[in-house]
Amino acid sequence: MENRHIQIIIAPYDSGYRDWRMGRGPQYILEHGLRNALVQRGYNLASESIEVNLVTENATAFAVCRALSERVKVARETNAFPLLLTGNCGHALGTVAGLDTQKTGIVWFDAHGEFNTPDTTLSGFLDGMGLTTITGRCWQALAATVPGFKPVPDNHIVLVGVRDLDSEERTLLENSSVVRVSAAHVRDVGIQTAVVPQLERLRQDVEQVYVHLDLDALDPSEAQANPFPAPHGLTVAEVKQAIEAVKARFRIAGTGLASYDPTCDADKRALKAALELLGTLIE
Ligand SMILES: [Mn+2]
Repeated sequence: MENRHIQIIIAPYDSGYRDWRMGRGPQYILEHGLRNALVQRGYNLASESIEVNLVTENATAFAVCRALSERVKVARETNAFPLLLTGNCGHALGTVAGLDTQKTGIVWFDAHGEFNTPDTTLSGFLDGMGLTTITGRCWQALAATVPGFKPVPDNHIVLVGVRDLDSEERTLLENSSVVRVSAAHVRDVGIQTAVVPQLERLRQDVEQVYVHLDLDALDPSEAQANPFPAPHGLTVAEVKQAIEAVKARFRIAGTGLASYDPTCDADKRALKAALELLGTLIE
């Protein structure tokens, strides 16, 4: 990356609660290796943490997105690379809003589809609706309060590593134009065949991408990042190869790592994977 200035933006929230569960991941990653690694590589670092007033859980989640959009926009204007560490994946809505939703594609690594709606979800977990919200299918009024947000066209999103879907969620996702690259497909044919043609197609529509990393895209035998592991996932090497393929074709406008709960990562392999993959993304 030519830009040596990185703005680390932390959103330590999970489901509207501060410093709870995956909300503890961002600060943990920053202080357990990320800050030192980036400083050692000679980057000029600044970091900030989002603080919002707690209202209700879902309103707080969107308040976090509004703050993120504003901070990401400031990072862009000051020519700093925005590196987001957020408790929830759904916070990416704020990030892409700050990056310009109309010209930014999304490459999203996740075991889950994040494609439920308030009418299909059984968990009630807002994060299970992250991509449905980003594509404009639900929570429209709250999403519209996020500065710069416009729904991202389905076909500007490439979802890699997905394998754990609820049945109604699967139907909704299969009827969408979101590009799915399942972990099974990667295992069968490799990243080059499974992912590269999708990136080539995306390149016809957008020049820059936001790369989203939920480490549960990884197979649990490689690392466990959060309370929602799903078997038959990707290897660190595969995700790394996919990131290299993205970098070869797009300007990476920003990147976000989300949904890491340090208490699920007893052997610290998810932390190690996070540092390695963020290193690949940024270098
Ligand atoms: Mn996720």
